[in-house]
Amino acid sequence: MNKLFQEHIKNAETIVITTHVFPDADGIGSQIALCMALQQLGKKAICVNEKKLFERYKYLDPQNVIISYEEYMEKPFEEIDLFIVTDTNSLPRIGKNTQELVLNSKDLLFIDHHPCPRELAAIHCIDTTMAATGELVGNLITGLGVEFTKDMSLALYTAILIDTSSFRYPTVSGDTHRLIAKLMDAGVKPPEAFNQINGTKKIGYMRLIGEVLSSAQTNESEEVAWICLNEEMIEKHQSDPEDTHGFINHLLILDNIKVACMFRQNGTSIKLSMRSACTSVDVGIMAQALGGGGHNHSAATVLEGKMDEVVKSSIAKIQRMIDKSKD
Ligand SMILES: [Mn+2]
Repeated sequence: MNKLFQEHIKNAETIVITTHVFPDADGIGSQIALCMALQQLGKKAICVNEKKLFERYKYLDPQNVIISYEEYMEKPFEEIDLFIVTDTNSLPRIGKNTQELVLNSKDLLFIDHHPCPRELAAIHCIDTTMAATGELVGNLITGLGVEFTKDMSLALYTAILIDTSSFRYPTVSGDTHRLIAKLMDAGVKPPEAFNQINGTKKIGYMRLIGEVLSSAQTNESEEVAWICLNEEMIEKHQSDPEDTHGFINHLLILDNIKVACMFRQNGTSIKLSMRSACTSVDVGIMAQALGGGGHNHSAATVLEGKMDEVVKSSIAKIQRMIDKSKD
């Protein structure tokens, strides 16, 4: 992986790094750390995202290496030698405008940990065994011989913290923690890092999560548990839809649970997020069967229909798939 990466950056002078739309801390942290490392090597590197960085992530980017597509177009590079996409391996996911920059780039490289066709994985830095893109980027930076700075370390630590829901997913390995040790040696303080990304909630968040969790249900086998929420609930408690992503994880501590689900009404469609509570159940395959996709421990799909009907039919399908996996 390191050799492949170094091949791509060897002759690249100008490098643009992007991530998916509605970026999370893994995409953002990965691109920031990578950009700083490449700048240290003397490259003209910049991060360009479809939209401006959300206010709550700004502390991760003290050197303002992320700019929006609009800002970039005021003073674009004459030519882009290498265009790097972090935390997704699908070009449509980087946004309509940002995608156009790829056409004017001499080389394209995905750095990611999401499942993808084998042909794509062979020529890009894609490793699905990584807990986060941040872990992969940490390894690539080490491979370059660049020392972690405190800023790079906080960006990568936060990327891994968020993508592993605080180091609880099966993708977390000894190597993940060995990288975390290096990031801490470079100055990351876990309580501070945790609070900066998580400790920013308002009281409405508590009321929303209270309402959502008090309606949690399990099926007869207690192997599937779920929660539902809709836009009105988020509005009523003046919360940010972004804040609801972690709700599903609360279900994972239930006795007997195999799959946790969260149904979220979004206009006329319903987003179903799934988390696996054990390594024997692959929610990535389940999501695929329901028209979506994702990792084996965390996946999602979008369904159409009325909430109660969608819940009933998908829970039944998921239970059938669990039963099959026991054979
Ligand atoms: Mn990720």
